[in-house]
Amino acid sequence: MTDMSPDERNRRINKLKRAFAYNLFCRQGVTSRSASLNDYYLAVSYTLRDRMQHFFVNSVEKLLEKDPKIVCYLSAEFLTGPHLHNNLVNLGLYEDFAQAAAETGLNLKEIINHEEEPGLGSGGLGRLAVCYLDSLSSLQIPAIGYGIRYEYGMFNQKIVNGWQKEFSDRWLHQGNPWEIKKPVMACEVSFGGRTEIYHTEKGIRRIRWRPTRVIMGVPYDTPIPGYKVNTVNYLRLWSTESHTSFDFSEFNTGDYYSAVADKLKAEAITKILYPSDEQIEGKQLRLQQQFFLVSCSLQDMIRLHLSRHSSLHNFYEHFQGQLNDTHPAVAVPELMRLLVDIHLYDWDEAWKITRKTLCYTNHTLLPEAMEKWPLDLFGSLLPRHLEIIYELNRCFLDEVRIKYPGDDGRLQRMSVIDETGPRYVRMVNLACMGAKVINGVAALHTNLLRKHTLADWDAMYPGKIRNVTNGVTPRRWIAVSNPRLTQLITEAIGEKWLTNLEELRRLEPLADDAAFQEAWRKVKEENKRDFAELMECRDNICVDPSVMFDVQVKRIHEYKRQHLNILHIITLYSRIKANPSLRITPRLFVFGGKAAPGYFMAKRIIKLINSVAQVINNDPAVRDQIKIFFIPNYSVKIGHIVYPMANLSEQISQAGMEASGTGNMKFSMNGALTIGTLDGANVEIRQEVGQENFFLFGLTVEQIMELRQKGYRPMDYYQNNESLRAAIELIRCGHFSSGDRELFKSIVDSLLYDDRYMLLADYQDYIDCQDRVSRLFEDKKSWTRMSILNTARMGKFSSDRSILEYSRKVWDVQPCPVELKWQELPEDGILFHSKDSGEQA
Ligand code: 26W
Repeated sequence: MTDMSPDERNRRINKLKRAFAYNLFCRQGVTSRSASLNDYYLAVSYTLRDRMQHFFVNSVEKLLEKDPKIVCYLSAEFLTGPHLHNNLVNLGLYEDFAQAAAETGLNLKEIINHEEEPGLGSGGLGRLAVCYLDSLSSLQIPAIGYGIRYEYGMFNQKIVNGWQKEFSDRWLHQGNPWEIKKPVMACEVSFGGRTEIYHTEKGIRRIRWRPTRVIMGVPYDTPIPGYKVNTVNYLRLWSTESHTSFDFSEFNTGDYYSAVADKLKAEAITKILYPSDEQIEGKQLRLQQQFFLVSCSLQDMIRLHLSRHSSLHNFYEHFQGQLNDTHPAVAVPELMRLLVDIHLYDWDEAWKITRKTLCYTNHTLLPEAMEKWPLDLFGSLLPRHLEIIYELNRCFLDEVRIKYPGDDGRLQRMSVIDETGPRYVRMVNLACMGAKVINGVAALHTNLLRKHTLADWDAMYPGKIRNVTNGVTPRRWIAVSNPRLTQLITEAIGEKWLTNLEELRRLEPLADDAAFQEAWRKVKEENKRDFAELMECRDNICVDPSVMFDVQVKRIHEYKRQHLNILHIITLYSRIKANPSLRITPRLFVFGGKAAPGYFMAKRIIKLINSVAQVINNDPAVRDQIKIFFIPNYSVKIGHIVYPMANLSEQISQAGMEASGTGNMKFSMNGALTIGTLDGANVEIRQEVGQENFFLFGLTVEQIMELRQKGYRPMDYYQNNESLRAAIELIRCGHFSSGDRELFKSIVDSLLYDDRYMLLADYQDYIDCQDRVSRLFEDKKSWTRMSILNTARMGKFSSDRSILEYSRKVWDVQPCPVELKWQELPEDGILFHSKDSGEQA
């Protein structure tokens, strides 16, 4: 764009301005006199979408022509975050749009800020899926993200009197300019009923499913443009509709209300995202959602395949299904059903195709997050699938018996049906049985899968469990969210780092350069000032941007140990109270995150954070040195603000609990130093940035196991550690709850009498480590050097690297470049191909 003549540029900008006006008038039906900010947001977004559309069509045509293997990422969650800014950056159109907006009298930043993000995910797993879509497009690998278009996404969190309150998220109510509905591609999905045997004309015995309910799945496509390439993949989200808008037979018999009720029941399936994280709720509606997603997506993949091929025997050569955790694991019996019952393949052939098509990623080791469905519930909703599972399981257990004769324990553990108590369908076993490759999301996590959770599977199928360490997209997590840092880095080393993050290594020689250090600090300071202004404006809390910003943002969960962070804060508080003239390294402690609505302890932890904040922020003796801020409604949008402003990133989960973590990567890329345990990807982050640039504390997985075996007694730590005792005592005695000793009793008791996540065992090491952090923060040069080195050595954690690894180790797919250069973007957004030459007309 830079070599464009001024005239040409003017022409482009004018066209954009006309397009804004056109969209405002024709799509919104308003003029600049009556337009609201939302109208402008929609008009600008449509203008961009129009420009993206021909890339999209172009990519699809390329797919049809080259017939490459397509990655189909099946996920119950896609936490996209706002689209406008990201799409502008990826298409290289930010500057143009900013200028056209300014010349129209609009502020692009304000318009960008107005976008309400689709909260179609609850945490790391959903966000990872979208980072991966960004990388798939940027690497020009053909891909489709398949998910659910929840009408209500993740709940909005408000903090009322220190407690989390949930409010429904109505992300669609102001219009969604990014999606395009594709009613012609709707699919039918069945539920309930029974199965029956019949014989084909040739006398072959077959099975037919006679469901009691059939609903429609209608796709909505959202384009996912790669970074400065021509590939635009898409995210296809399914929404339920009732099969016919009205069941006239019921209407005619007078049962008007039950006809309407059926319609509502169908629509209920995609109404709402289940917000729980790492805690299963065996709700029928959730299983319906999972099956709905899987059935629509597999039917869609098969339809696409059959539009180009005459049979499905080579399906797996053209479609690679990836199961994002076990949520879409019913894909295993559903693909079998589609192949055997609908497309009439024989069982063995179908099983071969299925096992070559699907792969499974595990995202958690927590036993309570392992999905299992009560057998009765499963069978009443999906009778044919249960039969298929029984048959698959029977054959599979025969294989196990042959390999391990007499090993009943192993049979029982590996069976898809849990018969140890009330009977369940185990989704992990189902996914493992049906997958070509199983992968963990960080080296430590994968090793733990191999050694413990999936040890039987590793023994039976050596090499099937592989590691692909998570990554995040530097486009959204640096370029979009931290423009100041982006500019500084690009001025220093050029812009190649955005597509090859290893290039950041070239910052290393600048780590001790005084001028660069100064510029680096200035970026952080300005980001902190922006945040401080926001705090002041929203909550009237004043904070000095020069103090250390110490941040923990993630879902609230006991294993993530937000309350360990609180114990540190209370310890600092006690030190100052005991010695009023003490000067500590001042800090702003920032928390953010949602608790699952039914998770009692997590909700108490939020209340505890806010109660401690209330006392400390209002105590003149300490508030100049410690401040606490709980950001309500943590989301991707808030992440954009938080990662760039942090000095210290808290990654303090109990070792062996966090599968990977991805926030840890976002912080470090943006120059925050990490205080963390040897957990998840922390281990690899520390390896990369160097142990001297990482604040490590806490027990290792091995030490934890040993301690547990010996018998862990939290009370011993409590009794032998004065400052720990004092901190817990302050909570217990009601110091942070106006004397109420009941409010936090559950937290105190769980720490003293159970402490499943061993906060007390790690407490002293954590405090000592935090003291080292404080001392180091006073040494600006050393801190800045470490900060620069953190960013410089984060190349490994680009999702581009992860996707290249998946392509090689798991999927066996190649890029399929779309030749049209991105600079050749037609300004009107429409590219006409003449039928034979494919040239632009
Ligand atoms: C059924 C309830 C439920 C819902 C969500 C169980 C489990 C989940 C997810 C697997 C939880 C999740 O988001 N896991 C996170 O995945 C990230 C991406 O791999 C990792 O970085 C996090 O460590 C992991 O907690």
